[in-house]
Amino acid sequence: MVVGAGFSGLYMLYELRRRGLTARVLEAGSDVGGTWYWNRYPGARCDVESLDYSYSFDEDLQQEWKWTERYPAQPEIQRYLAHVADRFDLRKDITFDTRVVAAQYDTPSATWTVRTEAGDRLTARYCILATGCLSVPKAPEIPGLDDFRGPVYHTATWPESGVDFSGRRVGVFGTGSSGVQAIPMIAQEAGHVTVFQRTPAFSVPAFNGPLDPEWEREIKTNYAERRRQNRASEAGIVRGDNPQSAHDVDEEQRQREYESRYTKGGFGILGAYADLMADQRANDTVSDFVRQKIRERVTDPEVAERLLPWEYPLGTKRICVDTDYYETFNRDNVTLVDLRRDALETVTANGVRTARGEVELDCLVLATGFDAMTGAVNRIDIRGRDGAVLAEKWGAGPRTYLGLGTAGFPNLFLLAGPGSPSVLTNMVTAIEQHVEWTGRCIEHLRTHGYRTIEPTVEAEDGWVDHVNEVASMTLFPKAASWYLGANVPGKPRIFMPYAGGFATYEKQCDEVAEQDYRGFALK
Ligand code: FAD
Ligand code: N01
Repeated sequence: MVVGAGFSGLYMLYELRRRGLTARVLEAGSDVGGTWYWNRYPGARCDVESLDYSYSFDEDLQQEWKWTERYPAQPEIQRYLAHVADRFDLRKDITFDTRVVAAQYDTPSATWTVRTEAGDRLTARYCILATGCLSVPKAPEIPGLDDFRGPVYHTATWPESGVDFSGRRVGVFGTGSSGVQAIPMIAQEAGHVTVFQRTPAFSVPAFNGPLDPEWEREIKTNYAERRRQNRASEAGIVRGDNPQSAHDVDEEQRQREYESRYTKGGFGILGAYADLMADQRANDTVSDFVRQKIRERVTDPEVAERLLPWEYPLGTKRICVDTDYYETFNRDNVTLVDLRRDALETVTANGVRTARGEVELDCLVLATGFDAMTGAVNRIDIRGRDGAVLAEKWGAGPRTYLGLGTAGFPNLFLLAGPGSPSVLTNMVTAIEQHVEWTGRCIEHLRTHGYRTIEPTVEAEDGWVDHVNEVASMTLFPKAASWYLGANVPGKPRIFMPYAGGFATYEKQCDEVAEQDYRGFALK
């Protein structure tokens, strides 16, 4: 049984079938797509290029599918995933509009029984959580929100029918990746947009456009090699990582390197030097470079200063990739309110009141993010061996072995979740690796006559220590990010993804499998 029908759940179903198993996927949404089903806000698109942000498991699929843009928008990615579901006849094993609320392990039969919101029960040998890292919108924690008389839209639960902003006064909270994508699009349509910024983002331009046919031909001529290189990289994507330190070169050379990567678009700038994410002084050089670019993109110097991020090193929150984000603040119909200077007091019936006074608004857009990585798992009442409750076990932060399983919960698999490279990578690369590892593991259990697999406590403790140790060697803990759970009040502050790099991680997973699943107990 698989919970979730996004990139992870769809491929997991395909993989299980391929290995001769039967499976059922339960999905809360009404269609496949996961992230790309729910996040329909204007401007939603990926920040990994289409030719890489796609499945590699089927040569005909990757050859035949035609992407139109370098960074495709949400409707196109959603069409792609619907095409995959149809092409491999996946829908017949997916039950939609079905939210799983509980999962209980039964020791004598070594099976999992899940309960759905509607009260239905399903039993299976394996329970695979493909529930997504960014699938539960976090509570916005904005005072007075319930008093607002106009409509309130969250980017992650956007109405299927779309929203007509024409002539309306729109207030936007949130300037992370979702806000950075949505604000320019809303500004093109709305009467006026007021952006309430709490923490400025670091954003670099996408330079999006139609997919270059030459580039497409080049990749598709040897797609397998491109995918192999993605798998052999630390970010799950080829971005020309430079092994040098930023201190190995002089200022002029550094500027040239940053400029060349910046003008290519996207987050390749993070690969400019090997120590950008580990050494504050090295990071200062790239942070300063991007801050200077922000100044150049905004006409009013005062507005530009308010848009500059100083609170954290570049890359320690997911870098945003934009189309005209900063230029949007040059429009007459856009106002930036810096909540660090003009503190938010409350939302009122007619608008938003800050220390500066009240702004009257017709509608609000919340781009306020997610209860990331653990949110979807902890919302299911998961009970393992001897009555262990997963949400309690993870009370001080998620504990996994390799991000794939957790002690006390036999035959429970997690896809691309905490303890794995996941959100620090091109996620499709990370997802394919997890799905394939899990498929191979289940086949191993079956061919060798094992009924259960579960990490040992020692292996899990060792992995959790390793994940923490690796994170502490980076600059990541310097940002109050969702990677750390810092965006949700009361959530334990633990760096959740594995920052040791994708290729390094995959090697460890493969070694574990080859050594008869070292660190797991098989029975
Ligand atoms: P999801 O796509 O989140 O799917 C999980 C599914 O599980 C959802 O459909 C959900 O409804 C379902 N589910 C959860 N809980 C339950 C339950 N209890 N019962 C039933 N169903 C349940 N990553 C990148 O690498 N590059 C990008 O450019 C990129 N862009 C992104 C843009 C946005 C707007 C967002 C929000 C995320 C983006 N990501 C990106 C991350 C993205 O989430 C992953 O790339 C990928 O789509 C995750 O796939 P998934 O199947 O693991 O999870
Ligand atoms: O969410 P976020 P997101 N009052 O948490 C602000 C992926 N993604 O949906 O920083 C005022 O990043 C909050 O402010 P602060 C990607 O991995 C990718 O944008 O907490 N403001 C912040 O500005 C990404 O990282 C794409 O001070 C409040 C914003 O809301 C992840 O999803 C596109 C507030 C939340 O930013 C999440 O991105 C979209 C409050 N009460 C998403 N509460 C691509 O481009 C929160 N904020 C590929």
